[in-house]
Amino acid sequence: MIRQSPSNRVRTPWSRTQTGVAMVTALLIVAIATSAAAFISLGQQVWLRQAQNLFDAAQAKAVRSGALDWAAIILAEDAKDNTTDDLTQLWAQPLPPLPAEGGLVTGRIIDAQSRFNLNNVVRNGNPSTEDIAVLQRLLDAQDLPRELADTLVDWLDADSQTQPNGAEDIDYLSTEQPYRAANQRLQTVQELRLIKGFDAKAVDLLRPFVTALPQATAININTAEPVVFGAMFVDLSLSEAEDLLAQRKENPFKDTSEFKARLPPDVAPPQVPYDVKSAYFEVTIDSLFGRLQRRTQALLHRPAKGSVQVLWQQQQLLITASDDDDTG
Ligand SMILES: [Ca+2]
Ligand SMILES: [Ca+2]
Repeated sequence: MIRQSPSNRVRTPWSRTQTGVAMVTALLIVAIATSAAAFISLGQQVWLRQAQNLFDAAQAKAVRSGALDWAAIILAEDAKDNTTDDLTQLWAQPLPPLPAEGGLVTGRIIDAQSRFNLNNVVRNGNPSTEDIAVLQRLLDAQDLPRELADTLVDWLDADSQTQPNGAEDIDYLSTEQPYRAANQRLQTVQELRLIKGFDAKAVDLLRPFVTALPQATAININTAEPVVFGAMFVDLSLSEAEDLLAQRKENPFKDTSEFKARLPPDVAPPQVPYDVKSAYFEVTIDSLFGRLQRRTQALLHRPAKGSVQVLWQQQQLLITASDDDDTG
């Protein structure tokens, strides 16, 4: 995971990409010059492949960086255009596959507040009954045990007092490879795997509906995943949920009072904080250069004032084509 300093502000993607391409070209020339001796010993094919991989990797990095800037600019422009965030807006439309020199790049932005922020189950240092209830309904929807909400609360809260079905230091210190409860916010959803009861299957089932944000947040009712939307309510029927989601598609909620007014008369509004706009967005960028397909994921923060910041980004190699399919 690469953390970027808050000073890493939005820059023009094209100038940065061009700088990147120039840098890559220089790098390649140096690589060719300094590897002349290795050329003979390694053999022509191996050397060419290494040079090509180096070039592809550096090219991909420059383009990914440009694509992250693209996302930050789209979000900054959106904030100038409107005061709500819904799925009809430009930021929510996936970036069509863009040919970059020697490769292809695609990108999409997802509202992180369309998902349930796992860190919300502890607000101001205390377990939040209402947020825990939403998580329990999400767990129900995935046929996962409700007890997972208790182990999550214990993982996040500062104390070492165990919830009824929870787990604290004493449980983790007695495992084969002992460790302690974090007693602080999750940095990423993947960290769930450290918590008692969250096996790979549970995390995979929850992943589309949850996020881990650096502060307690509201759920955006204009973008909320249908499952998350349903879990916000104590007593919303499936047909009522479908009706509201269909309405939202044509006519997004303008503000929270209008949302309340559009609820069926017998339905109580959600008890957890909700809003019609968002400050956190997840960006996914897929790039294909040479034989290397990479996925970059990043969390962007768009504060009410100031520029869009990349809070973290991580790269994942998806596919490496076989070594002997294009150089032999
Ligand atoms: Ca917006
Ligand atoms: Ca704890």
